[in-house]
Amino acid sequence: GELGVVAVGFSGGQGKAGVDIGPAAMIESGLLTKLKEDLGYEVHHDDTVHSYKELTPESDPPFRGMKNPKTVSAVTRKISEQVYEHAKEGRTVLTLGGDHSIAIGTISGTAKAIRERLNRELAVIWVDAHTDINTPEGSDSGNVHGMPVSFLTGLAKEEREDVFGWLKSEHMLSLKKLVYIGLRDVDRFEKQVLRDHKFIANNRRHGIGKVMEMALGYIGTDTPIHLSFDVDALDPMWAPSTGTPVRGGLTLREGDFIAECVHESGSMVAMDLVEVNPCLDPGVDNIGSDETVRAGCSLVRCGLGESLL
Ligand code: DIR
Ligand code: MN
Ligand code: MN
Ligand code: MN
Repeated sequence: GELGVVAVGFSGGQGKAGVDIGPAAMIESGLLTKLKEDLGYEVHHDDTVHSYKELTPESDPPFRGMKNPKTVSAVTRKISEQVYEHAKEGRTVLTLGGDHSIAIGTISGTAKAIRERLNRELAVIWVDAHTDINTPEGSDSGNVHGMPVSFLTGLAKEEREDVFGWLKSEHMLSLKKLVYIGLRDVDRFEKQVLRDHKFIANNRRHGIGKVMEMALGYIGTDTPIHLSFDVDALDPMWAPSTGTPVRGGLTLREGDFIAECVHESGSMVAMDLVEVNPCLDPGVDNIGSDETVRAGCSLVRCGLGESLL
């Protein structure tokens, strides 16, 4: 099949430097070559890791408590166009991040293309330790990487065109088409949102096989799926080099299985792999960052069809 790749070296949705070199680390380890040679994809990539420095405004003070509001808005708007351009050609789209704020761009881009091409609404499987559904006012940190779901679903709204006001109805995601997997660090405000909206947030009562059966059963067989995978869904044992590690996470095998199941559904139209930060390494000799990069690459390969058999 055809694969569109967008590499996003962007860290402005949170405060820790280094997540902007995540995509280069994954590409240098040979990920795209594997996708071409082993999985047979025709890869469309501009051979660039975009930093979007040219989009940085001269001044970008906090707005409604959000840090770097204009920068994150401009960057995600550009990503939205890039992802849309691939998706409207019928390509599966892979976006390598970068912090998770970039999902404002990726999901809005696929949602728009899927509406135009197939007249369908998009479903999203959000695999993450966190729900990322804070509104600006509900957020404790002011980091936009904790807010993408809120802007994409319209829970957070802003008229200003330069602060996500560019998000129109064609970009949006229905709260009913969102499934969470891997949650274990949810803020107080976010818990209230989850209670109010009766989310499909799979919990720990079930093994991963049952969780995937429930997730895909809820979405249904004829709905296009965007898989947004935050590497911090994995346990820090498998992915230590990430900005907000939380203990008690998925094993790499479980993460790979989730990605495989979404691939096998035949409905996946896009995948994000975000929050790989090779500069944050609790180990020695880059062991932690090497492991995290390898884990990220493994998740992507599984999502794009690599399987054990
Ligand atoms: C936290 C952290 N909920 C926030 N979110 C993270 O800043 O809103 N998401 N790390 O991946
Ligand atoms: Mn996240
Ligand atoms: Mn997270
Ligand atoms: Mn397959």
